Amino acid sequence: MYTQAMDTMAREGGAKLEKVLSADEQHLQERFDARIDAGDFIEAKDWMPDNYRKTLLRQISQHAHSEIVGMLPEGNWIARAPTLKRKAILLAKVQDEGGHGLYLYAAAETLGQSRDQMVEALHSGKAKYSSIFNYPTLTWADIGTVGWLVDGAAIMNQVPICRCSYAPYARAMIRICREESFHQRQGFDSLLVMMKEGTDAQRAMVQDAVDRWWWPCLMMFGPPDDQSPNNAQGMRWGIKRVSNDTLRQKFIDATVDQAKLLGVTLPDPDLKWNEERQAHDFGTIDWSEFWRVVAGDGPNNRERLAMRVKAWDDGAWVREAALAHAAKQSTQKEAA
Ligand code: BYC
Repeated sequence: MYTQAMDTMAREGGAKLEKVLSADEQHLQERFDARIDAGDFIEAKDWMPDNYRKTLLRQISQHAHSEIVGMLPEGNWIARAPTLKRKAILLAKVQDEGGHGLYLYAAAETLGQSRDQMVEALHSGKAKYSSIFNYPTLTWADIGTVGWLVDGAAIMNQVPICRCSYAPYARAMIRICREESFHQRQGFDSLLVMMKEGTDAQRAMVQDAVDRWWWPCLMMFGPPDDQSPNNAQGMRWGIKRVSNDTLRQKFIDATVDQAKLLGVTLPDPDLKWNEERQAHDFGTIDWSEFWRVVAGDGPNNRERLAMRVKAWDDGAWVREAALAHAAKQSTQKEAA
C-alpha cells in the first residue's frame, strides 16, 4: 500500500500515551515548558517530553523524505535539459536536495531513530512525504515552475523553521534555506527567459505548467488551521512558528506580483486584493484532492515510491563499496 501514512508513531491526543508523571518528571516537564516559553533552544542531550520527541521525529523525517523524493521529478529532466547551462543548474539543484535530505536525516537521528528505520518507513509506504511530489513533471516548463512555485512555497514554510525550538533542526534549516533561495531564483529565471524571449508555444507551455502546479502548491502548507490536528501543539512547542493558513496567505501575497512580472495568469478567478484585510482573497482549495493524494491515490504516488525503492536498490553497491573502503582505511590506520 502506498498510503503515505505518517503514523509511524502514535500521536498526541490519539492513542492515550499520557502517563502519570513522577515528581522528578513533573519538575523536568515544568523546566522544559519554561524554557520553551522563554524561547530557549532544546539540544539533543536535553530532557524533553516523549510527545515533543515524537512530533519532531514525525515532522523532520517527513521533511527529509520530501527532499529525497523531491529529487525524482526533477532528476527525470536532467538528461533533457535544453542547454548545458540549464543542465548544470538542475544537476546542482538536485544534488542540493539530496544534501538537504541528509542534513535532516542526521537531525532526526539525534532524536534516537536510525536512518535505516526511517528509510524502511519511507520504502514500505508507512512514512509520508510532501503531497507535491506526487504530481508529474510533464514538460520543461514544469521544471521552472517547480523551482519558482514549489521551492517558493518551501522557502515560505521553511524560513520560520530556522527558529524551531529544537536546535539541530533549526541549524539544518539555516543551511537549507540559503540553498532554497537559489532554487527559487533559478526556476523564476528559467520561466522569465521563456516568457520574454521565447516563442508563443513556449509561453503557452509555461502557462499550462502554472495552471497545473498552482493549486497543489497551495496544498503544500497543509490543511486549514481548523482542520490541522498537529498545528496547535506544534505551535505551542515552537516546532512550527507560523500556522498553515498564515503561511499559505503569505505565499499567495508574495507570488501575485511575481506572476505579473512573468506575464502568467494564476488560475484562480477569485484571486483579488482585499484592501480591508491587506491581503489577497482566493478561491476554494479542493481539500478532497489533497487528502486523496496524502492517502496514496495521487497522480504519481505509486510511480514515485517505486522509483525511490529502485534508486535505493540500484545504489546498494555504492553503499557497500563505501563501507568496505572505510573499513579498509580504519584497519590501515590501526596498523600504522
Ligand atoms: N503533504 O496537522 P497538520 C520541499 C499531513 S520539501 C503530505 O497540519 P503539521 C522541496 C501531516 O503530516 C517540502 N502530508 O500537520 C524538496 C499530518 O499527518 P500526520 C516538505 C501533509 O505537521 C525538494 C496531516 O496531514 N516540507 O519543499 O502540523 C525539492 C495533518 O496536517 C502535508 C516540510 O516537510 C503535505 N503537504 O503541518 C523542492 C516542511 N501537509 O503526520 C522542494 C516541514 C500536511 O498527522 N513540515 N500533511 O499523519 C511542516 O512544516 C509541517 O509538517 C506541515 C504539516 C506544514 C507540512
